[in-house]
Amino acid sequence: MPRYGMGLGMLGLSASAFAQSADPVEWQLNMGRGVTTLSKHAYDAHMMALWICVGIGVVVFAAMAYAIFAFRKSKGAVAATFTHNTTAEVIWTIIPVLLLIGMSWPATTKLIAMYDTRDSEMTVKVTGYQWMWKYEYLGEDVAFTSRLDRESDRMRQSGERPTVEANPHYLLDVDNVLVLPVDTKVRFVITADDVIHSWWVPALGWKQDAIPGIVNEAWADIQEPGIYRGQCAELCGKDHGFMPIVVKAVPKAEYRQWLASQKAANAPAPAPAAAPAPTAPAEVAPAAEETDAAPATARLDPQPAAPAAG
Ligand SMILES: [Cu+2]
Repeated sequence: MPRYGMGLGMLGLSASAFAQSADPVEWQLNMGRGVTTLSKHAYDAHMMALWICVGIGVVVFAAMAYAIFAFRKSKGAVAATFTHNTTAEVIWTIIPVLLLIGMSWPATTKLIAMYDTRDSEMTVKVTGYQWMWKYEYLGEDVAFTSRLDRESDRMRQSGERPTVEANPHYLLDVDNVLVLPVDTKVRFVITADDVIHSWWVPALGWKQDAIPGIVNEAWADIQEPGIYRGQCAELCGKDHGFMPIVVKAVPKAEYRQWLASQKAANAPAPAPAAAPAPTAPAEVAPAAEETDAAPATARLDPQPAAPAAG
């Protein structure tokens, strides 16, 4: 039945956008593979479920098409009179049960692996604030906050139209990136200091809620050096959309160098950017507002005024 083969081909085509990088690309159809063990697990689980769905779709639509074609009225078909068929019912119960069991087994092992932070080589504490992230390299005396980069912030409040040429990473860059070594099991402990945020870098394969008073765990072993971007994924207030995440994964030697330079910079005096955050988070918000305040009011005016003027 060539028509069914073609249908299968069409279904397969949409699922076969295999070549992926960490960043999404135009017309990308499938999810990305990411750069960690966990992201690859997620991708594999997704592909298995997808292909099983494709198989089910092909079988069901083939049976339907065959029934419609072979038992059409013009060939003298008459309506069936039976109401149920025990054999058919047993078959269409047992097959889905087997499929679900077959899918749940690998899914469960992958889920367990997500929470297995044992044998991690380093720990980064991530704290969500309205509206920035704080990163602490536990045991290393290195800590800093990471905020939307100044240029994006200026642009968004100026009312000028952002273009890819002027700022290719508009609203995606931060002032201080989270530098991590590759091929290292990094444990994250994730919390928040005001409201619920969620730390999400798709290339790492998970998102984890940052909840005040609760410490959530996650881990990542980044396998390729690169820049991996993410966002806060829990609506956390007016600037929820303006607290991006940038992870820069570098070779181990480069990471050690970077860490040493951070320690050296911190050694004479506590880092000015990081110091106020842990002790007095209440001060962070007004400080953030301070810089925002003047342009924010300026920004509110042009927006409603723009349609009237135009
Ligand atoms: Cu947030």
